[in-house]
Amino acid sequence: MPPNPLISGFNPDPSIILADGAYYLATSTFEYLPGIPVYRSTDLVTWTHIGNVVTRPEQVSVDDVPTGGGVWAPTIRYREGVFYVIVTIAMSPRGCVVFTATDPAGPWSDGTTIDGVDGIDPDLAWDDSGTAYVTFSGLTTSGEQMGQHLGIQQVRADLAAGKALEQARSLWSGTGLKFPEAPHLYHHGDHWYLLIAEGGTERGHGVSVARGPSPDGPFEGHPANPVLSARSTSRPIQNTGHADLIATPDGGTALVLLGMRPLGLTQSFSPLGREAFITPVSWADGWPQPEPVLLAPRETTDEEAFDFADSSALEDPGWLAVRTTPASVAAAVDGRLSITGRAGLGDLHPQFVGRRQRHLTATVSTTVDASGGAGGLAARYDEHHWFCLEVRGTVVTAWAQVAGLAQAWQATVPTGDVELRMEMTPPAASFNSAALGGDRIRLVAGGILVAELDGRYWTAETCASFTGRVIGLYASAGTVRFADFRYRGTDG
Ligand code: 6LW
Repeated sequence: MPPNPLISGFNPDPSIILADGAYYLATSTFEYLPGIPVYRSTDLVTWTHIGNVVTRPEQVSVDDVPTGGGVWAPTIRYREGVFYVIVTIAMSPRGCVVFTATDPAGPWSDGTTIDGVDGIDPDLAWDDSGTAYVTFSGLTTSGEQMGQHLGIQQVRADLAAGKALEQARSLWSGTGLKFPEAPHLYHHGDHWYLLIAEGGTERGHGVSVARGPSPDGPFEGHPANPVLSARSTSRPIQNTGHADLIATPDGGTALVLLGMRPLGLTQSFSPLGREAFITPVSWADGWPQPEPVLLAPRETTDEEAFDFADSSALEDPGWLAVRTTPASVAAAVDGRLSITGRAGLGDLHPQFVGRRQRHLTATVSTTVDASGGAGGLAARYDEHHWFCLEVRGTVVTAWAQVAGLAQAWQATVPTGDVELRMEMTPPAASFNSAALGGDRIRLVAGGILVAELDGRYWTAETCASFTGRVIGLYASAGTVRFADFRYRGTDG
């Protein structure tokens, strides 16, 4: 079985497709750009981040979306030489958008909004005659009806014209648990299968399945739904749900799905947010039966080093910025990455470029010259939850910000280049309050330990966040120059 997590760090709502012998997997990005990473693998084990669907801000218009809104739950599909990604841009006028590409590494199209799909988590399937079906979760995310849930819905659609060809119809919507969502439709053997998530994306999350004679049903639920859930178990991977079925290279079937790795004896806090996992599926009486999701971390140490003397370092597809592109925040100038600050990390548009924290044990560092401003190294969940090491002149301040609460620690550093470092490690396995919390975080500047934090306050649970921890470089005032960015992580 492939390693688990399959793709670590902030990578929720995975959707996967097999095309011409290669797998392509896409995940949600919310208010971050570039949006919708596309990962490629030929064996379901080794994955390469080949590009992003959303590289131009106009494709999604997330400039003004609330944090946690934006790019929710893409479905990636392939038909007759064309890759499709259908996605909801939640709380944005773009609505339900279909992007296409002939090369999944990009460029992807500007996107066509499909009128008449009012909800989230759209899926795309075609019947034998080529008619497109958009199946989605009828949750209203803005306006007066916000919060209304109509269950699983479906329309036939004209993708090129951007319109539904009928009023949305209700489909089978699970066993009655909350938030029926994440529908995916498949033609397999004698049946059409409707796979959904229900129970909410938190600890109650689960996968349920129904089958019927045609893409519009009628669907009959599996007698023992949900067929997969980690709720009320002590499995190391919790929140398992939001799944997509895929054929494996050995002729079997697997589910790719989201999950979390909560730390400590009480499994309360997940620093990395929702990650992508995989689990085998067997077939019995024409029903898919997924196995519980097992933890199988990769044994290797993952090292990344970006030297900004290389002016193309920011072109790596793994850089993220908030509501804008990394290139509009940071630029290569005279062998450094230069960021000019206008606002702090509490702003909705911070001057910040970062990367996903992907391992529970991780060290992230940079060498910074802040003689022309203020800035440094930051870990962000959202504008209310972050911590950082900020250099201004010869003073370095470690800030910890949790909702409306802030704490600062200071130390003195020499002028010119300073090394800033964050070290994250899981808590020890003992029954004391530290071990019941989050990861241990050490903030180090110029070799001086400036602060130690309990990471529980920067986790998906505490922040009630759909995203994950993103760590990177920022400026809050003036111009700050970075020589490098280093990431070293391990889960083995
Ligand atoms: C996603 C939906 C969900 O669209 O969270 O609660 C949303 N469930 O399936 C964002 O990931």
